[in-house]
Amino acid sequence: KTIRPLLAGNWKMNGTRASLDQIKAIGDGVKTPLSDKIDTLLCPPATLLYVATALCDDSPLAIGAQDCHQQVSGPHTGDISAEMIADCFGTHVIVGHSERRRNHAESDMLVRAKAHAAHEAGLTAIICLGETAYEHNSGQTLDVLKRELASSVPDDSTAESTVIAYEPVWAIGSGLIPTRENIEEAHGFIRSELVERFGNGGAGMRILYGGSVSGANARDLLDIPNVNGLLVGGQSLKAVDFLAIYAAF
Ligand code: G2H
Repeated sequence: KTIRPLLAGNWKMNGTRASLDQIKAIGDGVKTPLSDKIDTLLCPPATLLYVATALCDDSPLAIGAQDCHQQVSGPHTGDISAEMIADCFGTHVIVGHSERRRNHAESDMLVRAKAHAAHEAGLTAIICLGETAYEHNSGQTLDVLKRELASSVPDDSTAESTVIAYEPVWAIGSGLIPTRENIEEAHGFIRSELVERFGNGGAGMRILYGGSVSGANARDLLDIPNVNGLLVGGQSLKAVDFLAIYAAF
């Protein structure tokens, strides 16, 4: 059974009301026959979430958030819950991005709790993992992926509720991309771990590649076995760049 690919954009801490025309242009740009074959998602900052879902309600473009708290509500100043994202008609949430793991000291167990909270709220969790430059250079990539998969992915994960994003930390925003062999090995390893743990659910789970994706490399990345889509940062900010990646599917 073939896996329906997903193209996802992550705006990170970028975007104000002035960027809404880009969201609209992306929503309009993915209303093509290609949308029968692939899913598309944009994760703007939380401040734009509600208006973005309204702007794109006539588009196949799904709207998601970049993080959530692991609890439903409570005294957590500055946090947003998965319920709040669902309340704004968001359908997905990214959890465990390396920028959160590093800058907010998020552990594998916390990422797992956030993904579980996303599932409870009916959201699809996009769980990010990947090795640092040091881990890559010292040959620890598969060990890191094994640990992160075992610890960050909750037991209730299914092919519908969960997407895995492989993002080598050293490839993020750097313009550096791992070799085809490196990506094929990492994605193949992630697949085999998912199948071992989740059976058919693991066989159908989407595994995205993320890190310096652009219109120039998207086609080659999508050719690699077990690359079921892309998670795009910098090149998702402008509709023209994001739609060039969309056209590569
Ligand atoms: C990796 C990616 C999006 P960029 O973080 O999640 O960002 O495409 O800018 O490397």
